[in-house]
Amino acid sequence: MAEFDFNAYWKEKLEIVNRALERFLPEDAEGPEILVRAMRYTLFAGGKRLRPLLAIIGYELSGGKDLEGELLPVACGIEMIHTFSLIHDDLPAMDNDDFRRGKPTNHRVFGEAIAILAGDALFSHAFHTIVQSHVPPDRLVMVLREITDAIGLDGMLGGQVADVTGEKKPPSEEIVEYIHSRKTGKFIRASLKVGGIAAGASTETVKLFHSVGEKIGLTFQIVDDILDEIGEKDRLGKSVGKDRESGKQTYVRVFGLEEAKKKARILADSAISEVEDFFGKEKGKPLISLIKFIVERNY
Ligand code: GRG
Repeated sequence: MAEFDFNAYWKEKLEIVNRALERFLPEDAEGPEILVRAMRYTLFAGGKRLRPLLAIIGYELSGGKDLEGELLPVACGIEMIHTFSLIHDDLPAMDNDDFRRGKPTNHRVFGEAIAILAGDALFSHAFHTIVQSHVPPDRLVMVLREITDAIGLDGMLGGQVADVTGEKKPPSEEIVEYIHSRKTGKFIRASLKVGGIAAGASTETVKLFHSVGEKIGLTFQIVDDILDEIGEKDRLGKSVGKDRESGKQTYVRVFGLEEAKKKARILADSAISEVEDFFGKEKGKPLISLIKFIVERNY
């Protein structure tokens, strides 16, 4: 049997997503030219597109057949929401970062007011894009419910509030777990789940994606904490050491570097076993390879 080439698979999907993003937010999109330029600046600055990839994998593992019509609007909307969150996270009132995706941050180039508006515009354009999906309306409502739950009060927003208010508080397992599951974990989990939901996956499959997605989300954020400590700025495309500097609640701060690495490995291995048991090693390869990338990544 031919070896599965994850890099080739990822590159192919990344190009599909980038082409679709170009269609959903072209250079000549209606609206103020400066706003479209600022939205596109960060959207096309070179993200890994992990969340759209999770949605595509969830969709294909669930037997989805109309990637273009059904899934890409959802996957692109997810990437727009993610990019919006990065722009706002980098603002002076939040993390005050100068670099993102290997380039000066949005507010450094366009100024704070336009960066805030570009984030807002990506957020609303995301939903305008998602509702263009051809999935049946009942499934689309479930997709929207999953996404809005993941980014809402007890999701990304709640996590970000805990992140901002947790700075300088004594390291706390409870706080860091809340931050990681809400700020990043739920949205990553939702990305995988909505792929399944859009394809009309069985309840068992959606349950599996829920469990695996949760482990992937936490692994992703633990590795993000580790990379802030020991990663390289050029590879990551963003500043390093900022979490420690600002006294953030991170896995490394709470558990130490070695323990954080161990926890990420255990979670990833457990997610991989679940996928193997459910789909088998062969069919599960794209998801298994992505989990391996997430735990081993250096960017
Ligand atoms: C949802 C209404 C609403 C508000 C959002 C600003 C904010 C509130 C939340 C910030 C959330 C955030 C930026 C979390 C960090 C997540 C993270 C580790 C991002 C890096 O993701 P990668 O590595 O980045 O996938 P690329 O650039 O590859 O896409």
